[in-house]
Amino acid sequence: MEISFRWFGSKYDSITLEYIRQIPGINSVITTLYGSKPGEVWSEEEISALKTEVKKAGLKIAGIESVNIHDDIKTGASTRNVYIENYIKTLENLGKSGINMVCYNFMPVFDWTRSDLAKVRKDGSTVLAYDQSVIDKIDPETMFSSMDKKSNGFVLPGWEPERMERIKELFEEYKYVTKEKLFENLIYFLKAIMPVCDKYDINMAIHPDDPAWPVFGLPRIVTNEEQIVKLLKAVDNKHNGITLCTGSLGTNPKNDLCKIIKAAKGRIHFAHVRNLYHEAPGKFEEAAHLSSDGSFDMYAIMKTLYDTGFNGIIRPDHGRAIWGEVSMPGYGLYDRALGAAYLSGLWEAIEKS
Ligand code: DNO
Repeated sequence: MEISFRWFGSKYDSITLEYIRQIPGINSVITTLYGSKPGEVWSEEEISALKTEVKKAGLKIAGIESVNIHDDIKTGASTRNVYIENYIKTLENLGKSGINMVCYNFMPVFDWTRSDLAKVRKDGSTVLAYDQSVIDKIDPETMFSSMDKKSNGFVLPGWEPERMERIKELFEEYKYVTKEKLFENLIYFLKAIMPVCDKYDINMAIHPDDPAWPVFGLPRIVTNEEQIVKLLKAVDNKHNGITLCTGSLGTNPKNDLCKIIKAAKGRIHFAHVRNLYHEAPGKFEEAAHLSSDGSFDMYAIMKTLYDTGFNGIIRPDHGRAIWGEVSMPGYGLYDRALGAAYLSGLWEAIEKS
């Protein structure tokens, strides 16, 4: 198991690699070419420059989050093969550079969705929060601008302004994409990329849908144990794996996180381990990583990962905004560093007991 830390690149992140290096137990980052657009080929030169920059700071790249998928692949448009070819080239270039874990998602139009990016908690910290009754009143076309206004001036992951400018068109493109069709398109994509993953030993780790139910009437296909098992079986290759994101799957209290970990044993290549506080059905807020601050038993989650032989990468996930830090919402240094230390502590205790 390796504890790592997400870093968006020097042009996009408020946190430096030098600071990340000082978090105890962190020797690597999870990063990306944040400026690249879905569908573009990542060149060997760009990847190598990123590697060199990370190496200079005394760290290494543990994996990529994300190589985003072009919408034509998700909708199954006639042009999808061009973008799949590009994706394969990117994987090949990553593989040649020795990078072999790639996180991605198959969420239509919007990546993760929240109704509030700075909900004030009792202790004065602020967190990302979700309230279905608020989302129900939002016109999806204005969703981007409302998220963007609250982003502290940062580009939010998965909310690329260029894609969001085409939001009306995107909704049109997804009009006839049912849940079944979206799943078929995912399988088509995975089957096409498996040979390059086999060649370079690249573990693909799909990120679950966040929240774990359909938003704005768009289909969702990675929301629970049944769907995850179906997906792993449909392309039964160890390189077809998942990102176990407790905060995403855990948005639905019916999801038993430890049961999901057991069901996906051997195919969890990456884990985002964080806590949430459930207020009511469809209403939650993010919390500090500690079990006592939210609704999850973080010890049980880490213990189940340990017991099932998990040997992938774990990163702390969204943190609260604390101590006056201004950062991309959810991605400040302080609370995620506390989260990393806590997760490392849990793991050490589990290993030694
Ligand atoms: C949000 C993140 C997601 C995640 C993507 C993976 O904070 O967890 O944007 O990176 O869904 O492709």
